Amino acid sequence: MSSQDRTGSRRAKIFKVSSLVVMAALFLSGCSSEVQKGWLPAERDNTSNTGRIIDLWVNSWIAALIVGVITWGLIIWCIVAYRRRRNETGYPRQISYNLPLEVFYLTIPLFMVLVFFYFTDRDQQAIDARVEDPDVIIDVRGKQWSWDFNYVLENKYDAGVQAQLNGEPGVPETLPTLYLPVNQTVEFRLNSRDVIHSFWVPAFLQKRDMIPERENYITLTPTREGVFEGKCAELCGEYHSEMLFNVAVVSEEEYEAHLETLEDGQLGEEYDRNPQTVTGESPSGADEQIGQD
Ligand SMILES: [Cu+2]
Repeated sequence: MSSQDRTGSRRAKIFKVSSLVVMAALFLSGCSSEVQKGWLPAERDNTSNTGRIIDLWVNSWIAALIVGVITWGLIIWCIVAYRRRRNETGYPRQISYNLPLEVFYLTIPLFMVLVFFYFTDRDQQAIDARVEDPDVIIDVRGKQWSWDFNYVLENKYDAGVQAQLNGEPGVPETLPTLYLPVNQTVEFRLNSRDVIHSFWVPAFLQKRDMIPERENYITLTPTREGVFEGKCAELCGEYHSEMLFNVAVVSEEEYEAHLETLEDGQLGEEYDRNPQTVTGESPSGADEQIGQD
């Protein structure tokens, strides 16, 4: 077999393997419903913010891909056009200080960063804008390893209790469920009772840390009825993976009916591991618990 034949058969083999890999990737990705939604676990109209977030995400990918294709094209062009020819020996001609080239590779990336910054900042400001008087205020208290939901304006509360802390997959029916009325502005006041948690409803495409002694906010309007999964997105201890909840976006009537089933009052700072309202000695056991973190 001549060396040319060998190169030819090796090329054919590489081509066969790479087309198999591409086919497998297409086949596997086709099986996932997430991919069909543009890699995001949300519909455009889940909340007042999801459309904007999806646009920012998808357009950033388009911009990155355009830059990527140009960059890959230039790399391949350099490799092919300036490859070592058969009769060449020694080093190629060495050059330095090409001012036009240096200006080009400083200004183009700077321009790209500024464009990304502009659109990110514009959307972030719109998404994070708080409203003057929201229709619903939910004071969410993250705790190892569940959630308390205070309906502030209605003075009702729902205390989350973990049904099982055994590492088994959570049972959706036993999880605490936050109710929200559809098409009404909601302000989440995010607080933690012990360590850093993170409030995350994947279908809303929004997530924010809950930090002890510091209140964070998410403002949005849920615009689609349904039950969505919520979870803690900050590793917060042994049963972090079971720190789950549901969000039920329902009609105004269903929301009112659900509130009727809840207890009056609020579960505030007095249930924190180090309550701010208690002066003097910390409650029994609190110090030991902190030591275990
Ligand atoms: Cu957590």
